[in-house]
Parts: sequence; structure tokens; C-alpha cells
Amino acid sequence: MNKVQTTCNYCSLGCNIDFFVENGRITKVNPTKEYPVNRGFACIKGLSLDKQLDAKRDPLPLVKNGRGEMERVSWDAAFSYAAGKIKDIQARYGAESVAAISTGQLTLEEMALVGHVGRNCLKINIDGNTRLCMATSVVAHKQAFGFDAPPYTLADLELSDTIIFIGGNPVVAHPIVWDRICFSKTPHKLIVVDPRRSETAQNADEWFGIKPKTDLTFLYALAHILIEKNWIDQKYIDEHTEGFAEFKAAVEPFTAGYAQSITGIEAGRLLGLAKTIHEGKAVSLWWTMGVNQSYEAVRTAQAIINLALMTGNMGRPGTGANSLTGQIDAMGSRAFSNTAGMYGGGDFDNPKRREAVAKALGCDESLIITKPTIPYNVIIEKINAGEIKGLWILCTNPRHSWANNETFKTAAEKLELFMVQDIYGDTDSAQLATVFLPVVPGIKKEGTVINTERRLSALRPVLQKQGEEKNDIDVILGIGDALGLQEELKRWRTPRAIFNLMKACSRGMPCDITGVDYDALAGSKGIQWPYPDTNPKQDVERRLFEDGNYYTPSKKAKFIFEKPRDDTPKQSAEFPYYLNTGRGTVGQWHTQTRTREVAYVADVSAEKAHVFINTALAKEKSIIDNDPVEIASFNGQTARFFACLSDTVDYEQLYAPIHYIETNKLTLSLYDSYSKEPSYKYAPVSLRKVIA
Ligand SMILES: Nc1nc2c(c(=O)[nH]1)N[C@H]1C(S)=C(S)[C@@H](COP(=O)(O)OP(=O)(O)OC[C@H]3O[C@@H](n4cnc5c(=O)[nH]c(N)nc54)[C@H](O)[C@@H]3O)O[C@H]1N2
Ligand SMILES: Nc1nc2c(c(=O)[nH]1)N[C@H]1C(S)=C(S)[C@@H](COP(=O)(O)OP(=O)(O)OC[C@H]3O[C@@H](n4cnc5c(=O)[nH]c(N)nc54)[C@H](O)[C@@H]3O)O[C@H]1N2
Ligand code: SF4
Ligand SMILES: [Mo]
Repeated sequence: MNKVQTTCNYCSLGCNIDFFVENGRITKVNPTKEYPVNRGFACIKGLSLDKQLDAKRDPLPLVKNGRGEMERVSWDAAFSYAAGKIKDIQARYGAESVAAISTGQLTLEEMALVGHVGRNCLKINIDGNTRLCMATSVVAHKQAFGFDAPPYTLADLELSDTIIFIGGNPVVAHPIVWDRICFSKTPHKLIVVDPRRSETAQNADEWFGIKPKTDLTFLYALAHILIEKNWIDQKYIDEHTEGFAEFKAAVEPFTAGYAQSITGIEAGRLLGLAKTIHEGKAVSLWWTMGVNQSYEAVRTAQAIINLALMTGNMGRPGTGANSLTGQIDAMGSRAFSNTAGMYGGGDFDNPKRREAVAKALGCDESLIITKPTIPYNVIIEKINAGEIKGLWILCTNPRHSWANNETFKTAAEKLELFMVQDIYGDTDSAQLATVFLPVVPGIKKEGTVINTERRLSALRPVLQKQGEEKNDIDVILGIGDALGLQEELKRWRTPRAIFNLMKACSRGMPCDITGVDYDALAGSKGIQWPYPDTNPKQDVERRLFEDGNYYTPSKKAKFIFEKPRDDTPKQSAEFPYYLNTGRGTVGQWHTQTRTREVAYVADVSAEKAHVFINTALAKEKSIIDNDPVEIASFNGQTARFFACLSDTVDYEQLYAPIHYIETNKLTLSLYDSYSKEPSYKYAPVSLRKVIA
């Protein structure tokens, strides 16, 4: 039996799993005992990675023919068709009339390669679907810390005596995080801030069920109390931060009484929470999508950072203002996709970085794109406006996952060229494609991913691809070659070669990985960045900012703040309730293309779109469990769901899991001002029972 250790390519924990293979067949699946993230555990998704092999997939691509039918063609024919069409559209409408959307679920080598072909060689815009997820944290980190750097190591969960989750539900979304909290040997208090009594809130010591989108006021009021009581770390503030005096003045009006009127949390409870933070020896604050997916998300994330800074809860074991990522390689896409910043970080107009990156890539500086991509929402708007005529999507399913998703449908229908690169040909997006490029799943792929705590981990093929099967690298190279880019791509032919290019780009940057050896990463415990070849620290767990130095020019972290916004859609007589959205169950993954193959998941999750409704509201409307209901949204759309009565949502709140396409029919085209991340978690809606 041959053992292959690889990385689960679902969530951002990046658990390692040992697959045992005999005669080309998987015979045993064991979570890797020695891997420091999951230590012998894994969730149902990681244990079921092999199920993605069960789909009867055709290895050959499809191209829409003159009769409007998708026709099976050879790989060479698909590559030359795609390349010809890209060139034709660019010749007629300009370079930027083609765009691409990548993801945080590809390996960093795949993302780097498509970033090179698309951005450098074709001069097109490429955004990541990380925009839907992590853009907020990226901007918050860059502005406050000087670089996009989540500071923690997962071991901090077990070293913390006060664990505060804001807008995160690890019981469902980060099962290994939850596991590590449950088995922590440090006596601790778990506090959850979430308008919904989530699975994590149900298991917490304290739950703050705030009104939706009032986090900023809640956090500023906490800061106000901490300052008023002098429960702050003045030494840390003086030595390692800037902007505190201005912040102090700005939070002055946010009294506990005022906050109560906005957030619905009693003043006394807020005071109690401030005291708990003050008394904690190691306070860690964790946030995910409840914070990131909002119209004032960046400032909310920074309000969390401000709390950690002012109480000296940074850089010490068990502390931190910690953003958990979502997709397996969100961190790889942030640092190595050539989309919003250069490979390894830095701005496209920074002459020194341009020179260094060109040298690392062994190319002329003029080849490197000169500006960041336009964001995801602008790409979709420009397609709808007829300015963008060609779109290539890789490893993402926006017809389902994009906010206000009917706008994606209208966009896709306008495209002259819509290339979908996916492991399944029947996704909601693939059904609109003009070119479908089938690829093998992660279990047959090779490359590197970076998890939520900045840990690089190896993906290694458990099984080899067969016959006509292609992986993502093959397909991107195939299109690149058909475009005539052989010279530009000569250093980019294998995952190892691409990794080494990225390594060279990272030199001297905060995310320096020059000390990582591509081959030695396989079967290892993974390596957290930074890991420079000049001083590779051998410890398995490392956090950032232990010396109090940040990546800003002054080496100090910045207090950043702003008045809460008051210009966004609100509940009204017409739309008296609000729709909250998020993950459903541990076994369900996003648009459910992959997890539908897991029989156990199918057995224990609802087949159709459902919405959680408070029992009192349901009673008022004579709705009982499983009744069909119709929800009308502020965005002008309506959708049908099955009712699921539950007091985990309050009277005004409806909660719809994202795993059904109906949910994003109702979400808004509303974004954070700085990160352009969609405000997925709040839409004013109305509700009625459907009478048969
Ligand atoms: N099983 C499973 N696991 C996953 C995924 C999956 O699809 N399925 N996806 C992965 C990905 S890509 C991501 S990004 C993560 C997401 O992980 P999480 O962010 O933990 O998941 P969500 O359910 O989207 O949202 C978390 C919580 O935010 C709350 N929330 C809504 N509005 C507000 C608000 O105004 N304030 C506050 N404080 N909270 C609010 C919601 O009620 C919800 O409980 O999960 C990852 N893990
Ligand atoms: N309302 C609402 N909407 C949301 C969210 C929310 O909380 N609320 N969350 C948002 C967030 S955080 C995220 S991350 C997005 C996720 O949104 P998407 O990225 O659109 O969701 P997935 O279902 O993960 O899509 C991944 C696609 O890649 C395919 N795939 C899997 N493996 C491979 C591979 O190796 N190669 C290729 N080429 N394809 C592969 C899968 O079959 C699938 O079609 O959804 C966002 N949408
Ligand atoms: S917790 Fe995340 S990385 Fe670990 S097995 Fe589950 S989905 Fe995979
Ligand atoms: Mo995500």
C-alpha cells in the first residue's frame, strides 16, 4: 500500500490527510496524525475528497457550435478556439474587453500562472472570488499593519483565556478550530457576537445577539468603556501604535447607553464584556464573514484590531485580532495571484518592487502589468454594460455565489466568450458557458496552498490523471501556448518551477518564503510564512508582531476609524424583515457541486432551499414547518423557500443557507466602500406564505 499525504482543498484550515492507495484504488483515508493543524482529526468533507472521483466526467472540453449546442472537441481544438476568440475580441474592443475571475480554491501555482497569462501577457483584469470573502481583511490589515498579514497561529486558540468570535460560526465553518477550542487545556471563556443564535453561540459562555450591522457601534462602545475605565495598555499604545488620541476622541460619543439603543445590547452587559476583556490575561478576537461581508466591513474589522491594540492583546501567546480565512488557498491568492497587488505583495506602481519582481520572474519589467485589477463587481457591471465581451472563470461558480445573482445571469448571456474551467460540467455557471474546460479534482493535482495561519502545505496527487484528463495547470498552459506565449511561459511549465518563481518574488517581503523547499514540503508539518532562507526559524508554530514592530514605515500599527454609515437600505413597512445568509451544515460546501457527491451529506441535508423563521413570526403568518414561503427582496427579486421554524433567529430575522441558488437571488448589489466586498448578510425583505 502506498501512502500519499495531501491537503484537504476545501476550507482554510488545510488539514492534512493520508491516503493509502493500492493498484490505483484508494483503500484507506486517515487524517494525518502528526500534522500540527488537525492532529489526526478531519471533518466529513476532508474524509470524502475521494468522492469527487465518482462523477462520470467526460475528460474532453465542449465548445458551443453554430447551432448553439455544446459540442465535444479535442483539447487542441478547444485551446485554439479559446485563444482565437480572445484575440479576436481584444482586437475588436481593446485589451480590457476580456476579463477573468479566479478563486481561493486553486493552488498558488495555478493562480500565479493564470495571473501571468492574463494580467501580464494579455493585460486583462482578473479578480479573485476572494473578493466575496477576504477583501475586507486584506484592506483592514494593509491599512492597520502595513501588510496583509493575519498575525496568529492556530495554537493561540488553546493559549487564550478569553476567546471572542465576532460574526463567525466555527462549529459549522471551521470544525477544526472548534475542535481545538473544545480541547483547550487553558481555562477559558467563549464569547460570541452574532445576530443569530448560531451553532457556536449555542455552545458559548456568553452570546451577544446584536441587531444586524451594528457591530461598529458595539465595538466603539466597548472601546469607549475601556478608555473611560482606564482598562487600556498605555505603554503598548505609546510604543507600538499611532492615532490613539484621535481614536479616543472619536469614540467619546459611543456611550453604553447610546450603544444599547442601536445594538439592542443592554448597557450593563456591554460593561460586563469590557470587564471580561480587561480581566483576561490573553484575549483573542476572531472574526469571519459576519464582519467581512458588510457595507462598513473594513472599519468594523479595524475596530476589532483597535480593541486588541489598545489592550495590548497583540503578539503574545493566546492573543490577537485574528481574521480566519475561508477557502483553502485564500492566503495564496492574496499574496501570489498578481491581481490586486504584485506577486509577493507591493503596489504595481512601486518602481523598486517592479524591478525586483521582474528580476525574480526573469522577464522584462515592461511585461508586468502596471495597475491593480478592477474589482469583481465592476467586471460584472462592465459585462452588463457591453464593455466586457469575454470572461474566463476558474474554480468558482458565480451564477450561484455572486450577490444579487440574476445580474450574473444577464451578464453571462451577453458574453461572446464565456469560458468555464471546472471539475463538473453541470454547475449553474457551466450551463451558461460557450467553452467548458473540464479538469481533474484536487486529489489528482499537485501544488501548494497557504492556510489561515499562513502555513504553506503541499497538495500531492493521490491518483494520477488518465488518458485525456487535464489539470488546471495543463489547461492554463494550453491556452497560453495557443495564444503564442511560449517564450513568456518558458519558465512556468511545472508547479515546482512556478513555486520557485513565487519564492523569488517574495524575497525581502513580509511573506518571504525563500527558505521553503518545494519537494521537502510534501509529507511535512507545513511551514508558516515568513520563512526566509537567511533565517528560517524551525518552530512549528509562529505568530507575528511578537516584537511589537509592524510593517508600516514607522513600524507602528494604526488606529483607523470612521463614523458608522447611515446611507444604506433599511427595513421599512414594505420590507419589514431582513435576510441573513451563511453556511448551513458542516457537510455542505458553498454551491454544493462537490459535497452533493457525499452520500452522507445528501442524507442529512435538506434537498431544497429553506429559510429559518422565528416561531412567533411564523405563527402570526400561519406558517408551519415545511410550508412553502415567498420572500421578496429590496433588490426587486422574489424567491421561494421551505419554512424551517426556529428560535435561533429573532422575529425580524430570516436566515437562508447559501447552498441553494435562491438565496443570492435576494442579496443586494451593495459593497464595502474600501474593499468592495458584497454586503451579503443583510437585505430588507418581506415574507408571505404561499397558498397552494
Ligand atoms: N461547512 C462549510 N464550511 C465552510 C464553508 C462552507 O461553505 N461550508 N465555507 C468556507 C468559507 S469560503 C468561508 S469564508 C467560511 C465562513 O465562515 P463563517 O464566517 O463562520 O460563516 P458564515 O455562516 O458565512 O457567517 C458567520 C456568521 O455571521 C453571522 N452574521 C450575519 N450578520 C452579522 C452581523 O451583522 N454581525 C455579526 N457579528 N455577525 C453576523 C451569521 O449569522 C453567521 O452565523 O467558512 C468556510 N468553511
Ligand atoms: N449570500 C451569500 N453568498 C455568498 C457567501 C455568503 O456568506 N452569503 N459567501 C461568499 C464566500 S465567502 C465565498 S468564498 C463564495 C464561494 O463561491 P464559489 O467559489 O462560487 O463556490 P464553490 O461552490 O466553492 O465554487 C467552486 C467551483 O470550483 C469547482 N472546483 C472544485 N475544485 C476545482 C478544481 O480543482 N479546479 C477547478 N477549475 N474547479 C474546481 C467546483 O466544482 C465549483 O463549481 O461564496 C460567496 N457567496
Ligand atoms: S476542517 Fe476544513 S480542511 Fe479540515 S477536513 Fe474539514 S474541510 Fe477539510
Ligand atoms: Mo469564503
